Amino acid sequence: MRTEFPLLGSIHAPSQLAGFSGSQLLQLADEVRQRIVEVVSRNGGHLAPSLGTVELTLALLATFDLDKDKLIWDVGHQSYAFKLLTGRADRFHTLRTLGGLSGFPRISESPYDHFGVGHSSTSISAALGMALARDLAGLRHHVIAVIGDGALTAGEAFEGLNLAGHMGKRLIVVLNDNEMSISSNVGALSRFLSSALSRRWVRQARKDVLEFLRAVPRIGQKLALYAMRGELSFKSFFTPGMLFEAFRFAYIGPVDGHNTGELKHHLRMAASVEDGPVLLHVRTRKGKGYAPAEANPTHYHGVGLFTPETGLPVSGTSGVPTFTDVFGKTLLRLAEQDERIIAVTAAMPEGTGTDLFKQRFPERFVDTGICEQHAVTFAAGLASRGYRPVVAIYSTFLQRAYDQIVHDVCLQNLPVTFCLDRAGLVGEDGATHHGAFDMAYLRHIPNMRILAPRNEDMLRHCLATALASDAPCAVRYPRGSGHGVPLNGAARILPSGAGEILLDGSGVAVIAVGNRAHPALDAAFFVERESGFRPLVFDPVWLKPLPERELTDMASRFDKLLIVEEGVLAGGFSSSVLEFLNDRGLLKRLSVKRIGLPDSFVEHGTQPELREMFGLDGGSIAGAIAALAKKRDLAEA
Ligand SMILES: Cc1ncc(C[n+]2csc(CCOP(=O)(O)OP(=O)(O)O)c2C)c(N)n1
Repeated sequence: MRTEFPLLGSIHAPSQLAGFSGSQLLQLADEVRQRIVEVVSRNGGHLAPSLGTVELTLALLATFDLDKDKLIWDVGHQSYAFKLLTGRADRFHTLRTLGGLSGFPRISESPYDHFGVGHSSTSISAALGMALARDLAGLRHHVIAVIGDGALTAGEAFEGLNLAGHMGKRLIVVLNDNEMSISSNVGALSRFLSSALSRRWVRQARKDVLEFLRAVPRIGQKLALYAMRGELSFKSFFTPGMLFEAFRFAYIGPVDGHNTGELKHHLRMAASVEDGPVLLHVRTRKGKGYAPAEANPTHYHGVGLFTPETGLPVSGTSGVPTFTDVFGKTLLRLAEQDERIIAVTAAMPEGTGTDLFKQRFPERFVDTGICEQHAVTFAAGLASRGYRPVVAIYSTFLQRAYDQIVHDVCLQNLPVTFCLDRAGLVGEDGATHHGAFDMAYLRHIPNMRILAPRNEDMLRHCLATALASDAPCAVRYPRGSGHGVPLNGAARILPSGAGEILLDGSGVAVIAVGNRAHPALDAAFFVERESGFRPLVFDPVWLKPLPERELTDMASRFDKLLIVEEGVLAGGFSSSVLEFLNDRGLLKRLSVKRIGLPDSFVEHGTQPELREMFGLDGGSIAGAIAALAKKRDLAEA
């Protein structure tokens, strides 16, 4: 620990904070902020959310006994101060690095992390389960869920509130309201929570009511006076409390979320509520205390490496567009030609590249909030009326909407296009965020078609193809830059179920899915140089329907197949190839080696580190080709 952090360096257990004075908490908040900025500038991470909750974290730790009470963070991207103050300060520099601290709370990481998170809106449900477990065990500790206003837009959060109110369990929900999701929060709820608006609204409503009462003959003036005296209750009736009280929560707030004294006072008040759940409404500023993040909280929500003094990115861009950029621009171009295209995102306009669409076609753009299930069924509704909705959701978050994909889209064979960004290994966000499962969870659904572009140019063609299809179609593409290939001409429609031989060859046939095709090509050239034979490299393009003709042909020409996919092997693309070959009786004389993700959750690390770890990088693919070829030689000998 560096010496500039005297107070932070002195904390070994969160219980120490209970004895801290107001000025000590102020100093601690300052040190914690500096340390967060310092480490995130080097490792990247969720800066603005964590800066916004520093005082809230200090107040929670100073008020509750965390050796007994259970604190549950929603999403967990705002928990850096919590990590620093719960015995992890000495490892904080390893945040989000291979083998280091996770960017999110994890049960396995600390006894103070009671629930693993990364996906949003789970905190109230999990905390309620813990409250019931506590009561069944006859214990008395507090259970506290901290949820953001963005996370509160999700159905699951409301399902939690609904059951909590019904069960009447002792439970504290802290609403961290900064009026932001990643970008500005959306929906009727966010407007309702906004006190500026509600104050204006209350004033207008009050004026209207008073005017109405005054107009009542004879007793009007008296009625108006009576109503004005009741102003206090009138106000509390028409403020956010009304919503939570309808769910049978006691409501406290709104409270200044950067004033530790005020926070502690109100947290104690919340803790004293004995007869049911209570919601403490805290108002915070995202990015608080770091000027660049306060000025642009969306950019600093999750950020790469930057210079702490200026906030500027450390390295300039390579000039090669990301898959997300190309997707956003292509969608725009296609939408200019087809008015039926509607873009739907679940709280990720910037992350999915649909922000361009939002600017150009605001009336054809819908941000549903963090509501993946709703987004999918909403898109199904649009598709049923002749529109061509494009649902842009990260691979990992679409997991939420599995039944909606099956029941609302595929069963009715509706032409919804799913654009799965961040498919495959995402890197530092780790196990909760890798797009490991989409091939496995989509390919077995009848009517679903799946495309995996190998580079940014193919992404354009895949998107055009999906949109031209009269059936549900998913396009999966990875996080990060493309390959710098030229983007010439208009996006074209690809022949259904046909792959592309990228390199003809002999000895070993390599089938490489999506972003693994280029490394497989590099590997093949390397093998040719080193071993004197040139393997065939095939890009299936279509994961469903399978490129059956080419697969059949390869099975007759080769006796060694290597299949590479950046997704789980269990039930993934290579499984479908094995099934196909087996069912056609083509497997007998084939030796098949598969490279993909194992049947375990993949941790955080850089994308190159993780790819190497699982044999997915060019060098490892070359090694696998060489090993397979050698095996053949041995077999022949
Ligand atoms: C199911 C799911 N969808 C999308 C995301 C991506 N995501 C991470 S944080 C976030 C915004 C959360 O907003 P809020 O709860 O208000 O917290 P804040 O960042 O404002 O502190 C989103 C959309 C996610 N983590 N989980």
